[in-house]
Amino acid sequence: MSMNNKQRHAEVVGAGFAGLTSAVALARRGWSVRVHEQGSQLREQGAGILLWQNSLRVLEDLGLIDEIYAGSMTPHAYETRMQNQTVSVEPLTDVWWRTMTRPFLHNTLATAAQREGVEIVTSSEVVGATPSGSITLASGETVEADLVIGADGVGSAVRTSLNIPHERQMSRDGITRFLVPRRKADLQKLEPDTDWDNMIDFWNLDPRVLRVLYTPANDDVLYLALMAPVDDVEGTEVPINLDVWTSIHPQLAPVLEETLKVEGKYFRYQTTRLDYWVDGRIALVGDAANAMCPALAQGGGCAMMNAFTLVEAATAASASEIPEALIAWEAIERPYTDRCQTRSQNYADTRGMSQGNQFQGEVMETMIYNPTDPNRGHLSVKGGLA
Ligand code: FAD
Ligand code: 3HM
Repeated sequence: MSMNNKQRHAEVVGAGFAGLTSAVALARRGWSVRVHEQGSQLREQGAGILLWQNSLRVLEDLGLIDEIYAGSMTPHAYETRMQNQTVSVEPLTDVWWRTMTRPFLHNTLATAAQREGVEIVTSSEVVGATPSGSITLASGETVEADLVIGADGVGSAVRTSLNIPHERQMSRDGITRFLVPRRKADLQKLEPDTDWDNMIDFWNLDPRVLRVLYTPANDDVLYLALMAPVDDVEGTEVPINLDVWTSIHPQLAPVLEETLKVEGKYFRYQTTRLDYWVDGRIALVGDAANAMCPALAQGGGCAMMNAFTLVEAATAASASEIPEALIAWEAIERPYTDRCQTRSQNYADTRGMSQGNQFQGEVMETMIYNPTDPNRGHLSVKGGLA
C-alpha cells in the first residue's frame, strides 16, 4: 500500500483458518481489519490437521513458522496398509509437511491476529453482504469496507446472500475425528515392529469398509480419524462401537478406547464448487468457496494459500482497482484449487488412497505450490516433484 493512501479497511467474516490467515496477512500489510465470528468463543472444534508446503510457506511469511514447529511434527513416513498388510511406506522426505492439532493451529493464528492489532468480534453473525463492500450483521447494523472476505465456511451466509450459483456433491463415505493420547508404549507392546511415529492409513475394505487414519500430531497427541460408509449404522456411531472397530483393528485397541472419553462427530465427505469466487469487493475463500474431500489433506491448505494470495492482490491494487484485482486473483489461483478438489473427490469416490504410493507426481501439484513465489501462476507439476 502506498504511504499516500489512507489506511484501507477490511471486514472478514469467519474466524476459521481462512479468515484468521487473511486477517493476519492484511494487518501485517497495513490494513485495519475486523473479523466477525458468530461463535461466542474463538475456538476450533476439529481434531488434527496435516499441512503441506503451500500453507507452511504462508505461515513462514507471516512469521509463525517457529511457533508452528514448537507444537507440531513430521511423521517418519506415510504408511498405507490394506487388511493390515503394508502396501507402501512413503518417506515423503522431498516434501515439506507437518502434522498438528487443529486447536493448536487455530490458537497460533488467533494469537497472531490479536498481536497484529486485528479486531476480532465474537458472537457477531453476518447475515448478508453486497458487492459494493458492505456487510450486514444479525443486529441489523451495516458496515462498509474496501474489501470483504467471506471466510464463513461450508454453509457461507455471504455466499447465500450474493446468490452465487454452486453445486454440492456428497460422497458415500465419511469420517469421525478424535484427539487422543498417543499411548505409544501400549501400542508398541501390541505391535513391536511397527513404527508408531509413522502416519498410518489402516484400510480395511473386506468384510466391511472401516478405515483408521492414524496421525501422530505431536509427542503427546494422536489424531485418529475413523472412516465408514454413510449407510453403515455401526461404523458411523459416536461414541464409536468399540467391538466393531477393535475386531477389525485389534492392534489399535488402546487408542480406540480413548475415543470414548472425548467428543467426536461423523462428517460426510463433500465437495462444493462455485461458479465464481468474487463479486465486486467481496471474495470468498476457504470452505465457503471450495470445500473439498479430505483425501489429500488440502482444504485448510487451499484456504490458507488463497487467503494469503488474495491479500497480496488486494494490497497491490489501489482502492478503486480492488474489484478488478480480485477477478485477476481468482483467475490465477483458482485452477490449482479446482484440480485439487477434483483429485480429492476422485480419491474419495474410488477409495484410491488404499492402493498406496499416492503422494507422487501431479497429485502433489497443489500441496507443493508456493503462494509466496511471484512466478507461481505459471508453475504446474508434470509427473514429478522436482
Ligand atoms: P471453517 O473452519 O468452517 O471456519 C468458518 C468460520 O466462520 C467458523 O468459525 C464459523 O463459526 C464462522 N462463521 C460461519 N458463518 C458465519 C457467519 N454468518 N457470521 C460470522 N461467522 C460465521 N485440511 C487440511 O489442509 N489438512 C487436513 O489434514 C484436513 N483434514 C480434514 C479432515 C476432515 C475430516 C475434514 C472434514 C476436513 C479436513 N480439512 C483438512 C479441511 C479443512 O478442515 C477445511 O478446509 C478448513 O477448516 C476450512 O477453513 P475455513 O476457515 O474456510 O472454514
Ligand atoms: C489428513 C487426512 N487425510 C485424509 C483424510 C481422509 O481421507 O478422510 C482425512 C484426513 O484428516
